[in-house]
Amino acid sequence: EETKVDGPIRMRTSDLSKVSPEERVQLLRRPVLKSDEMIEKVKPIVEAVRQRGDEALLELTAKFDRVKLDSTVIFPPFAPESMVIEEDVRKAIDVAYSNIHKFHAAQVDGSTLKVETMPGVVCSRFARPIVRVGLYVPGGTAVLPSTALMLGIPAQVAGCKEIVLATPPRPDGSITPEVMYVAHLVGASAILKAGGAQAVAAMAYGTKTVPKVDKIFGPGNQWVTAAKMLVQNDTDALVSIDMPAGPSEVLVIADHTANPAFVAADLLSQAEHGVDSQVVLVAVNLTPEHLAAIEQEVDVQASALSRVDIVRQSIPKSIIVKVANTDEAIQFSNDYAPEHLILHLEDASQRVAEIDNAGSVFVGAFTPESCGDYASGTNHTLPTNGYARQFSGVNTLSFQKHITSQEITAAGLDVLGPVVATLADCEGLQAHANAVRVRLDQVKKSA
Ligand code: HSO
Ligand code: ZN
Repeated sequence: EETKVDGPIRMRTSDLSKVSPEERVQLLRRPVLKSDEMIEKVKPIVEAVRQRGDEALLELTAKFDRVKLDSTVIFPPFAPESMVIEEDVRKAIDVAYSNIHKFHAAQVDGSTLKVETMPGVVCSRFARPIVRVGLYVPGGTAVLPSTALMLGIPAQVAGCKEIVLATPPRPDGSITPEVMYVAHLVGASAILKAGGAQAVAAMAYGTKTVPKVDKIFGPGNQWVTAAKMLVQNDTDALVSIDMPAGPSEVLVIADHTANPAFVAADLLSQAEHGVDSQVVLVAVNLTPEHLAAIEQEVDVQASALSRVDIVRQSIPKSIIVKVANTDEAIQFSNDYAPEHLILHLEDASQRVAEIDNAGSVFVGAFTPESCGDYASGTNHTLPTNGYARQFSGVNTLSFQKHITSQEITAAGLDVLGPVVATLADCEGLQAHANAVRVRLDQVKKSA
């Protein structure tokens, strides 16, 4: 197995000046996700947890995670022995925590917006935390304490009162100690030892032991994504979700200044996430030698990775798009709307102003996506699948909502009231008009 020689690990190449408009559309497409099919598959799981609560949750955990648990929830204080980790990992988590905390604390909306729209008519807006949130931290092929940080820290700084962190248990029934340590740092109020659709359902509806939440966050496999979409549409659950999720993506734009080893490493860092990861290189008027050097680096670096079997599948599905200049590259990227955009460009900083659609941008040769994935401060839960056109990545405001309020004086109503009464009459809504007129009558009397 170890010495599998399957030939070079190569991306497919297209020249944008030679493709038809239809082919260009094809290049911008992600593989179709069978979301309807997945929703049908998760329905019985979600329904079982909704109806039978903890009992179903324990059965499903035994079935899918092959662990027999007596209970799925743990509450703080978490046992110190459950979070014993290597010293250097703990220090690294602490630095990441500090940076992510700084960036997300700065985003807290703690101000009250106040506008007097007319004399005596004051409209306000202020933010409040979403009270109960559920954070899904995937298990699977990699342990992801970084995702626990990215979801837990904004919840913490926003002031969410109930923070439920769900993650699948390991074969011995425990949770990865790194994730336990992060749960402790972010002040999680409960840890749900469950994964997949069953974990999402438990947080959406609540069970005897699992607290019900108001919003569910986090990446996950197709089961998790389908379950999130399902519960979001159930008015009984009364729960929302962060965003539609899909396989991870990166688009790298490289010009003549790009270091082939850096570009290849960036492409591979995303390609190693999963077999369906999407990796795009937009090559700006590169010489054949330069492009060949990048391709060579991709092959050499890929072959040396521990997850070479994953990149062997994701890299051949990925594309190199040759363009004539940087403007064309940015146009293509804006049309693609990548989750991550890396600019290996001579004028990288200046070009950021031209980016219309992207989840997060990495500017210049010394800014690998990995830094944003782990520790620089920005969030790594980002819109995929082209949704960067209309969605922001997870941020502190994702854990707050805004309430508006107004206060009108008698003098204010004297001016505004007739306007409202006229509009209410126009809509034939007499009670609305009355609510104004009974007050206006009194204002007149006491004048
Ligand atoms: N690149 C992933 C996040 C991640 N990377 C977690 C490493 N660990 C989000 O697209
Ligand atoms: Zn990553």
